[in-house]
Amino acid sequence: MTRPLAPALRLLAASTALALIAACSPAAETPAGQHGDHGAAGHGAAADTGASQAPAVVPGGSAQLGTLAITAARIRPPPGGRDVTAGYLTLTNTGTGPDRLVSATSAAAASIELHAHIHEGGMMKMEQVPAIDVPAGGTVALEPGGLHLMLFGVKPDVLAAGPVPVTLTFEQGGPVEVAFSVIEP
Ligand SMILES: [Cu+2]
Repeated sequence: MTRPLAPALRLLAASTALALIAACSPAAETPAGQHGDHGAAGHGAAADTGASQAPAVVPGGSAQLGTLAITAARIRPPPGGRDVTAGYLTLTNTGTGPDRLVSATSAAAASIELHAHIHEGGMMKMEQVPAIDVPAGGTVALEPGGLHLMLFGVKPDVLAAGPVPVTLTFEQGGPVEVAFSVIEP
């Protein structure tokens, strides 16, 4: 879903934010554990149970788009009954020019937004961002507690069936389909 946002990160317009916050509330409303459900663990903010340190090699799907490598592509299995979850991946740009991830789509989700976490007034909140920059020679990790894909209207049966094809579109490189593993990130 694309909305005309200003270049700088900014909060969503109020009406949209209400819907978004409702959809994202387990992660959007810290402090951790506030609701007693999967809570902040849903975004890995604070309540992970021992596996929170990123291993040297993160499992997940991968793809190559020109000089852009996509690795560790994974979607967190949505906790019971929910239709919102997050996706993570690592982008490595070995080229000489910058690129930007501008959108993501999948048949397994009604919509996918690009999100960032921000700290505001002691709370961790999520906000939609218009793009994710991948500088020349740089690596950007979308991971719990940081940048991520936010999947809305996910279809649990599709996720349960295994790797989920997601089309990532880059400003320079264009679209590429990546099979996202459905695993705890
Ligand atoms: Cu989010």
